[in-house]
Amino acid sequence: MAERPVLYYFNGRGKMESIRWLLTVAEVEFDEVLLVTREQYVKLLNDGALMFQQVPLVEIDGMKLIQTKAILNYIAEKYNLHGKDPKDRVMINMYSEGLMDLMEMIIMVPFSPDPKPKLDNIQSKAKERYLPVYEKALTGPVYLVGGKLSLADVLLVECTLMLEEKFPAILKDFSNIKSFQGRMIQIPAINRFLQPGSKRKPQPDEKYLKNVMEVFWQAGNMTY
Ligand code: IBG
Repeated sequence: MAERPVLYYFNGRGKMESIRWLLTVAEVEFDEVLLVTREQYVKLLNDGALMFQQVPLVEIDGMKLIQTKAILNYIAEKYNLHGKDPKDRVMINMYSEGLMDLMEMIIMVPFSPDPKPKLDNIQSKAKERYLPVYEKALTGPVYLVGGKLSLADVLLVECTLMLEEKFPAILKDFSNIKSFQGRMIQIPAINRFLQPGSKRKPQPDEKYLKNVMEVFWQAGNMTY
Protein backbone atom coordinates (compact mmCIF):
# COMPACT_ATOMS: atom_id res chain seq x y z
CA MET A 1 0.00 0.00 0.00
CA ALA A 2 1.21 3.49 -0.80
CA GLU A 3 2.45 5.48 2.15
CA ARG A 4 0.20 8.11 3.62
CA PRO A 5 0.89 11.66 2.48
CA VAL A 6 2.72 13.84 5.01
CA LEU A 7 1.75 17.50 5.30
CA TYR A 8 4.30 20.00 6.62
CA TYR A 9 2.76 23.22 7.88
CA PHE A 10 1.82 25.16 10.99
CA ASN A 11 -0.85 23.94 13.36
CA GLY A 12 -3.35 26.20 11.62
CA ARG A 13 -5.33 26.62 8.46
CA GLY A 14 -3.34 29.00 6.27
CA LYS A 15 -2.60 27.74 2.81
CA MET A 16 -2.65 24.09 3.86
CA GLU A 17 -6.30 23.90 4.86
CA SER A 18 -7.65 23.45 1.32
CA ILE A 19 -5.22 20.55 0.87
CA ARG A 20 -6.53 18.98 4.08
CA TRP A 21 -10.09 19.43 2.76
CA LEU A 22 -9.32 17.89 -0.60
CA LEU A 23 -7.54 14.84 0.83
CA THR A 24 -10.45 14.40 3.23
CA VAL A 25 -13.00 14.42 0.42
CA ALA A 26 -10.81 12.00 -1.56
CA GLU A 27 -10.89 9.81 1.57
CA VAL A 28 -7.10 9.78 1.82
CA GLU A 29 -5.71 9.47 5.33
CA PHE A 30 -2.72 11.73 5.92
CA ASP A 31 -0.13 12.54 8.57
CA GLU A 32 1.05 15.97 9.59
CA VAL A 33 4.34 17.41 10.73
CA LEU A 34 3.35 20.59 12.53
CA LEU A 35 5.96 23.33 12.43
CA VAL A 36 6.22 24.73 15.90
CA THR A 37 9.84 25.85 15.96
CA ARG A 38 12.06 27.81 13.64
CA GLU A 39 14.54 24.93 13.79
CA GLN A 40 12.06 22.63 12.03
CA TYR A 41 11.67 25.14 9.20
CA VAL A 42 15.44 25.69 8.94
CA LYS A 43 15.94 21.93 8.75
CA LEU A 44 13.47 21.71 5.85
CA LEU A 45 15.38 24.53 4.14
CA ASN A 46 18.72 22.82 4.74
CA ASP A 47 17.38 19.50 3.49
CA GLY A 48 16.55 21.22 0.20
CA ALA A 49 12.90 20.23 0.49
CA LEU A 50 11.48 23.71 -0.06
CA MET A 51 12.09 24.73 -3.67
CA PHE A 52 11.09 28.35 -3.01
CA GLN A 53 11.80 28.31 0.74
CA GLN A 54 8.07 28.23 1.40
CA VAL A 55 5.50 25.89 2.86
CA PRO A 56 3.03 24.16 2.29
CA LEU A 57 5.10 21.06 1.62
CA VAL A 58 3.42 17.72 0.96
CA GLU A 59 5.23 14.42 0.69
CA ILE A 60 3.14 12.18 -1.53
CA ASP A 61 3.85 9.26 -3.86
CA GLY A 62 7.60 9.58 -3.29
CA MET A 63 7.63 13.29 -4.19
CA LYS A 64 8.12 16.42 -2.15
CA LEU A 65 5.55 18.84 -3.55
CA ILE A 66 5.35 22.56 -2.93
CA GLN A 67 3.08 25.32 -4.32
CA THR A 68 -0.47 24.96 -3.05
CA LYS A 69 -2.22 25.02 -6.41
CA ALA A 70 0.14 22.46 -7.94
CA ILE A 71 -0.51 20.20 -4.97
CA LEU A 72 -4.28 20.65 -5.17
CA ASN A 73 -4.25 19.94 -8.89
CA TYR A 74 -2.19 16.78 -8.43
CA ILE A 75 -4.55 15.44 -5.77
CA ALA A 76 -7.63 16.46 -7.76
CA GLU A 77 -6.37 14.65 -10.86
CA LYS A 78 -5.30 11.58 -8.99
CA TYR A 79 -8.66 11.21 -7.22
CA ASN A 80 -10.90 12.08 -10.13
CA LEU A 81 -11.91 15.49 -8.81
CA HIS A 82 -10.66 17.47 -11.80
CA GLY A 83 -13.31 16.96 -14.45
CA LYS A 84 -13.61 14.58 -17.38
CA ASP A 85 -11.88 16.66 -20.06
CA PRO A 86 -9.87 19.89 -20.60
CA LYS A 87 -13.03 22.00 -20.90
CA ASP A 88 -14.34 20.82 -17.53
CA ARG A 89 -10.86 21.27 -16.08
CA VAL A 90 -10.48 24.88 -17.16
CA MET A 91 -13.87 25.74 -15.65
CA ILE A 92 -12.95 23.94 -12.43
CA ASN A 93 -9.70 25.91 -12.36
CA MET A 94 -11.46 29.22 -13.02
CA TYR A 95 -13.95 28.66 -10.21
CA SER A 96 -11.20 27.39 -7.93
CA GLU A 97 -8.94 30.39 -8.57
CA GLY A 98 -11.74 32.79 -7.64
CA LEU A 99 -12.30 30.96 -4.38
CA MET A 100 -8.60 30.84 -3.61
CA ASP A 101 -8.29 34.59 -4.24
CA LEU A 102 -11.09 35.19 -1.75
CA MET A 103 -9.78 32.72 0.84
CA GLU A 104 -6.28 34.18 0.55
CA MET A 105 -7.69 37.55 1.64
CA ILE A 106 -9.36 35.96 4.67
CA ILE A 107 -6.24 34.00 5.61
CA MET A 108 -4.12 37.14 5.74
CA VAL A 109 -6.53 39.25 7.86
CA PRO A 110 -5.14 38.26 11.27
CA PHE A 111 -1.66 39.34 10.18
CA SER A 112 -2.87 42.86 9.45
CA PRO A 113 -2.36 45.60 12.05
CA ASP A 114 -5.80 47.00 11.10
CA PRO A 115 -8.16 44.12 10.28
CA LYS A 116 -11.48 46.03 10.21
CA PRO A 117 -11.15 47.70 6.77
CA LYS A 118 -9.80 44.43 5.36
CA LEU A 119 -12.82 42.54 6.65
CA ASP A 120 -15.21 45.15 5.27
CA ASN A 121 -13.55 44.87 1.89
CA ILE A 122 -13.74 41.07 1.97
CA GLN A 123 -17.42 41.17 2.86
CA SER A 124 -18.32 43.46 -0.01
CA LYS A 125 -16.10 41.62 -2.50
CA ALA A 126 -17.67 38.32 -1.42
CA LYS A 127 -21.21 39.64 -1.82
CA GLU A 128 -20.76 41.66 -4.97
CA ARG A 129 -18.02 39.91 -6.91
CA TYR A 130 -17.61 36.27 -5.88
CA LEU A 131 -20.80 34.76 -4.42
CA PRO A 132 -23.02 35.89 -7.34
CA VAL A 133 -20.85 33.82 -9.69
CA TYR A 134 -21.38 30.61 -7.71
CA GLU A 135 -25.04 31.37 -7.07
CA LYS A 136 -25.61 31.59 -10.81
CA ALA A 137 -23.56 28.49 -11.59
CA LEU A 138 -25.65 26.52 -9.11
CA THR A 139 -29.01 27.51 -10.58
CA GLY A 140 -30.09 23.97 -11.42
CA PRO A 141 -26.90 21.93 -11.25
CA VAL A 142 -25.97 20.01 -8.13
CA TYR A 143 -22.24 20.54 -8.65
CA LEU A 144 -20.35 23.46 -10.17
CA VAL A 145 -18.91 21.66 -13.20
CA GLY A 146 -19.75 18.66 -15.36
CA GLY A 147 -22.40 17.16 -13.11
CA LYS A 148 -19.85 15.68 -10.74
CA LEU A 149 -17.97 16.55 -7.58
CA SER A 150 -14.73 18.43 -8.18
CA LEU A 151 -12.01 20.50 -6.56
CA ALA A 152 -14.12 23.61 -7.15
CA ASP A 153 -16.99 22.22 -5.06
CA VAL A 154 -14.64 21.33 -2.23
CA LEU A 155 -13.16 24.84 -2.22
CA LEU A 156 -16.63 26.38 -2.37
CA VAL A 157 -17.85 24.57 0.72
CA GLU A 158 -14.63 25.41 2.57
CA CYS A 159 -14.87 29.06 1.53
CA THR A 160 -18.56 29.49 2.43
CA LEU A 161 -17.99 28.04 5.90
CA MET A 162 -15.05 30.42 6.39
CA LEU A 163 -17.15 33.37 5.26
CA GLU A 164 -19.98 32.45 7.61
CA GLU A 165 -17.57 32.35 10.55
CA LYS A 166 -16.80 36.01 9.87
CA PHE A 167 -20.19 37.15 8.52
CA PRO A 168 -22.89 34.75 9.76
CA ALA A 169 -25.69 36.05 7.49
CA ILE A 170 -23.61 36.32 4.33
CA LEU A 171 -25.45 33.58 2.44
CA LYS A 172 -28.87 35.12 3.13
CA ASP A 173 -29.34 36.20 -0.48
CA PHE A 174 -27.57 33.18 -1.99
CA SER A 175 -30.04 30.35 -1.59
CA ASN A 176 -28.50 28.06 -4.22
CA ILE A 177 -25.14 28.25 -2.48
CA LYS A 178 -26.74 27.65 0.91
CA SER A 179 -28.52 24.52 -0.40
CA PHE A 180 -25.29 23.37 -2.02
CA GLN A 181 -23.47 23.84 1.29
CA GLY A 182 -26.22 21.87 3.05
CA ARG A 183 -25.77 18.96 0.61
CA MET A 184 -21.99 19.04 0.77
CA ILE A 185 -21.77 18.91 4.55
CA GLN A 186 -23.80 15.71 4.48
CA ILE A 187 -21.13 13.89 2.48
CA PRO A 188 -19.86 11.45 5.14
CA ALA A 189 -16.16 12.38 4.80
CA ILE A 190 -17.00 16.08 5.07
CA ASN A 191 -19.37 15.49 7.94
CA ARG A 192 -16.62 13.68 9.87
CA PHE A 193 -14.14 16.46 9.04
CA LEU A 194 -16.50 19.01 10.56
CA GLN A 195 -16.71 17.15 13.88
CA PRO A 196 -14.43 18.07 16.80
CA GLY A 197 -11.23 16.06 16.92
CA SER A 198 -10.75 15.90 13.14
CA LYS A 199 -7.70 17.27 11.34
CA ARG A 200 -9.62 20.42 10.42
CA LYS A 201 -7.90 23.41 11.98
CA PRO A 202 -9.71 26.07 14.00
CA GLN A 203 -9.82 29.75 13.18
CA PRO A 204 -6.48 31.46 13.80
CA ASP A 205 -5.81 32.47 17.39
CA GLU A 206 -3.03 34.35 19.17
CA LYS A 207 -0.98 31.20 19.63
CA TYR A 208 -1.05 30.41 15.91
CA LEU A 209 -0.09 33.97 14.97
CA LYS A 210 2.80 33.95 17.43
CA ASN A 211 3.94 30.58 16.10
CA VAL A 212 3.97 31.76 12.47
CA MET A 213 5.85 34.93 13.44
CA GLU A 214 8.45 32.96 15.37
CA VAL A 215 9.09 30.58 12.52
CA PHE A 216 9.24 33.23 9.78
CA TRP A 217 9.74 36.73 10.98
CA GLN A 218 13.26 36.09 12.20
CA ALA A 219 14.08 35.03 8.67
CA GLY A 220 14.08 38.67 7.60
CA ASN A 221 13.48 37.77 3.97
CA MET A 222 9.85 36.72 3.83
CA THR A 223 7.98 37.19 0.62
CA TYR A 224 4.58 37.41 2.33
N1 IBG B 1 2.65 30.40 -3.92
C1 IBG B 1 2.96 29.68 -2.72
C2 IBG B 1 1.87 28.63 -2.44
O1 IBG B 1 0.71 28.90 -2.77
O2 IBG B 1 2.19 27.56 -1.93
C3 IBG B 1 3.08 30.65 -1.56
C4 IBG B 1 3.39 29.91 -0.27
C5 IBG B 1 3.57 30.86 0.89
O3 IBG B 1 3.26 32.05 0.81
N2 IBG B 1 4.07 30.32 1.97
C6 IBG B 1 4.36 31.09 3.14
C7 IBG B 1 5.85 30.95 3.38
O4 IBG B 1 6.37 29.86 3.44
C8 IBG B 1 3.59 30.54 4.34
S1 IBG B 1 1.87 30.48 4.06
N3 IBG B 1 6.53 32.08 3.52
C9 IBG B 1 7.96 32.10 3.81
C10 IBG B 1 8.70 33.00 2.84
O5 IBG B 1 9.87 33.22 3.10
O6 IBG B 1 8.12 33.45 1.84
C11 IBG B 1 1.37 32.20 3.86
C12 IBG B 1 1.62 33.05 5.12
C13 IBG B 1 0.78 33.02 6.20
C14 IBG B 1 0.99 33.81 7.27
I1 IBG B 1 -0.81 31.82 6.31
C15 IBG B 1 2.04 34.65 7.28
C16 IBG B 1 2.88 34.68 6.22
C17 IBG B 1 2.66 33.88 5.13
